[in-house]
Parts: sequence; structure tokens; C-alpha cells
Amino acid sequence: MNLANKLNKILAGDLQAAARLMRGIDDEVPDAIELLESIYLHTGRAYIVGVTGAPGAGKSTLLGSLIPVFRREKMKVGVVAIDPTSPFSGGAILGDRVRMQSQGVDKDIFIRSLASRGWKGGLSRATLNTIHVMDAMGKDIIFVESVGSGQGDIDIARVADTAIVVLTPGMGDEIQIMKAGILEVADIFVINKTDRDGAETLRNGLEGMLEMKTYLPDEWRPGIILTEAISGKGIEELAREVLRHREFLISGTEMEKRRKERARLELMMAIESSLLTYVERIDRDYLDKLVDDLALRKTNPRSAALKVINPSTKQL
Ligand SMILES: Nc1nc2c(ncn2[C@@H]2O[C@H](COP(=O)(O)OP(=O)(O)OP(=O)(O)O)[C@@H](O)[C@H]2O)c(=O)[nH]1
Ligand SMILES: [Mg+2]
Repeated sequence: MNLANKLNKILAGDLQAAARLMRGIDDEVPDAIELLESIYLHTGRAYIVGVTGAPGAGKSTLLGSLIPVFRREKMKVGVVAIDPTSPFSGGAILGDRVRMQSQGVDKDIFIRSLASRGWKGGLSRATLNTIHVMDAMGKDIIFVESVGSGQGDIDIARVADTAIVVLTPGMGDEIQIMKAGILEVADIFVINKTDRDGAETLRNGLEGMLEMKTYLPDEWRPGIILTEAISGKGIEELAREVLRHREFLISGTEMEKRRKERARLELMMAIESSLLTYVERIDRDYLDKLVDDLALRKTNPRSAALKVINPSTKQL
């Protein structure tokens, strides 16, 4: 099958074609990479919601209840679950949960789990690629579930249109909030497991922290939504808050700003990986010659490096 055919299948939302492409991308099959490149031009339509929080905070359970709300609105849903930490709450379980809720297989929900192997807390290339494929497939909304790990949260928030941070009462969350700097990145705070003690204390603590920050009249002030994911309490309200934030982004310049930020991040990541690939391919004999020149003090390391990166560079 040629590239155009494969592309059309993805754009038509073909699940098998998408799964095959994602496997191909994982294995770095050249055809898959080429297809991914052409897909990019058809992305940018999906709304991306990041859901982050400590392991076991209830992110998957929340999504299990939240997704049906969007499905009722006929929105097509994609879910990327990064690094399911426990075997009990991994992507497969999330899949089961969503299927349970939607009574049978719903082909308009596409879930994919990604391991964070070799990923140092930042945003992985695989996450972005998976988002792009789902976006091209015509998903209206894509949820990205990831475990909060300090700096990592910030990166997920950078690619999300709406960043949801899930907290639970009684775990010293106030300190966690301060430490991870999530106050800066959250668009919506969820206090889940409100059936447990301490939800009000946590809400007050959070409110107190939000009050310390001054918000301009046209600036978004993060809302705090109380939920009980297992029973579905607060879920409708959370869905409304997501849509309200989307309206806020669209009505001003914020959406464009976020999308540009994401494009910039992707460009920088692509430059980095291209450079790495380039460095790996440098002719070893040429390198040896430069090493000899250096050893004989015929040149200096910086000039030699510039010569490798850009052979037309004159001696600086
Ligand atoms: N009591 C109570 N338990 C909940 C609630 N929401 C989720 N849980 C439970 O908390 C546990 C963890 O829930 P998950 O949804 O798997 O949490 P997670 O944040 O996705 O976990 P990881 O993906 O491992 O980080 C499960 O046993 C859930 O049933 C809630 O509102 N109240
Ligand atoms: Mg989970």
C-alpha cells in the first residue's frame, strides 16, 4: 500500500492502520516515520487534556467516569496513559473501565498505554507522536494520563490545552503542590477521594495558595473541583470546567499562544534528536584525523567541532 492510501486510512480513523503505525514508530520503521511526517500536517484539531497526579490518586478512575460524559456529546476520544505504575491501575484496566462504562466496545474511544522506559521524567517523543496519530484519526479530545513527577508535570502541561492536576486529601499535598510548582501549571485542580477525611482542609489550603497569587482580569484562575471518581460524584462539574477552560482559551489569544509553545517545544526536540543522529553518523576516519590535529595542536576543540557540524565553517 502506498503512502497516500495509508494516510487516508489513518485520517478515516482506521484503528488497525493506527495501531500498525504506532508499532512502526516504536520500532523506527522508515515507512512509519515518513507516514508520521505527512500526518503532522493533518493535526492540530484535537483538544488535549493532561491529567496528572501522584500514583493512585485516581486518575484512571476519573477518566473512566469522565470519558462517557464526552461520548454522550458525541465527541471522539483518545487516551494516552503514560507509565501505568501499578499492575492494578494500568492502561488495560483503564480500558476495561471505559468499556464497562460504555457497555461494549466503542470504536470512538482509542486507548494506548506507553511505558516511560528510558524517559527521565520529561515529555517523551512517543507521547507526542501518539497524540499526533490520534489527532489525525479525528479524535476530538485526547486525554494524557501521567504520573506526576515534579518537572515531568510541567512538560505534560506544556503540551496540554487544559492541564488537570489530581490531588487527594491527607497526603501532605500542600507541600507537594509547593514543591512541584504545579500551582503554576494547573488549569484545573481536582480533589479526588472526597469520601475520605481532609478534603475541605486541602481545598482551603489550595484556595489560600491561589489567593496569594494575583490574577489579571483576563487571566485564568484555576478552579477547584471536588470529585469522588468511584461513584461519579463531581464528574459532570469537572467536564463543564474543562469545556469552560476551552472556551476561555478560544475566546482570547491564549490558545494560539499554547499551540505555538507546543510547536516550539517540538521543534527543539526535533533539532536535538536530529543532531544526535548526525553525531552518530560522523565519519570515524574524519574524527580520527581531527583528533590527530588536536593532539598536535594544529587546531582547537571548538573549531574542530564546528568543522564537523558545519564543514563550510571557516576557522573562527
Ligand atoms: N475511596 C476512593 N477511592 C478511589 C476514588 N477514586 C479512585 N479510587 C481508588 O484508588 C485506587 C487507584 O485508582 P486509579 O484510578 O488506578 O489511580 P491512578 O491515579 O490512575 O493510579 P496510577 O495510574 O497507578 O498512578 C483504586 O483502587 C480506585 O478504586 C475515590 O473517589 N474514592
Ligand atoms: Mg492510572
